[in-house]
Amino acid sequence: MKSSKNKKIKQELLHRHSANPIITIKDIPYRSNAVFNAGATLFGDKTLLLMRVEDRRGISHLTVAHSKNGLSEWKIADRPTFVPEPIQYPEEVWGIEDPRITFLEDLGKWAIVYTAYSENGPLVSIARTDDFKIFERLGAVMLPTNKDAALFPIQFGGRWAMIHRPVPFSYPSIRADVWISFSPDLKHWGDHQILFKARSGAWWDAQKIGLASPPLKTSEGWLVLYHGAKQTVSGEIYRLGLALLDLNDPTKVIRRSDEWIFSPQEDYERVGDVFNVAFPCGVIQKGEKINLYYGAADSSIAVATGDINQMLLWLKEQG
Ligand code: BMA
Repeated sequence: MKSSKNKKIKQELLHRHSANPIITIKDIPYRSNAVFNAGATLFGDKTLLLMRVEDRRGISHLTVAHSKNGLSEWKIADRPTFVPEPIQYPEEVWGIEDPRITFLEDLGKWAIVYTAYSENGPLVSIARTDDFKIFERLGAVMLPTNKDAALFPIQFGGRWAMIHRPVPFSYPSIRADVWISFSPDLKHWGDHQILFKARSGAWWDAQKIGLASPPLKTSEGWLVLYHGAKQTVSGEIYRLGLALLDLNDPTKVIRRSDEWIFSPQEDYERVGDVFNVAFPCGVIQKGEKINLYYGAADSSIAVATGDINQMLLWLKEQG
């Protein structure tokens, strides 16, 4: 007979919504190639998504969608909301991608941390907004190659903190780890340090990892969802794992999962422009429940629900 502990461990932590994928290219009111990796936030009484839309040149921009229940009846803007401005911001020449949204409590504004695709590779840029109509750009804040970045909603000792993922030259082969940096003003960043490392060999999170959605504040620490991109002969598999950071000092990793908690499994996650990708950029927290919005196979947007307490318990059980 299985023990109740075993049962707990076997339980899935994230549950796909039955109507997945919730937004596909057919829902976009203008001609484009794909809609995927979306940032998410609560805006008034609605869930707002800032969706990455890739046009038929291959260049991405961001478009707003909102919904009362965060699952269905999405109202999608009939034109792009936040578009690359390569004349003033040359680092956006090949598009803007993968936004992560954080409401900055001290400023009463949202910060959007996004990937600007420059001629020297992807880098991290930040913009602020208070209405998701007008965006104030702070420009490029991290050099290429760098992506998978998001801010914490509060300051630590008077400084903002950002998680990001540079791809430096590592010996003996490329290895991309998750880093954390600090800033007094959101524009100038320093005190860079590795937060947690990619594993190696056969692990699901070997060689290349990156932040998924922005960190979630919980009673036990900052809960971080991250992706691991396992290299296989038929390409990479993007899966998700968990880490927990100290509430007062987010440079301290309290726990990290050994096993992944979510992996491409359904057809819409397995087949698309890029096969085998589940790539969350947005999360909505309501009490202990979360809605996790993820790009599926770089082709559509899907949502999975989860319970923060179960995730914390599972992390503890993993040791
Ligand atoms: C990552 C990013 C994501 C993308 C993923 C899978 O490196 O470029 O935008 O969804 O690869 O292709």
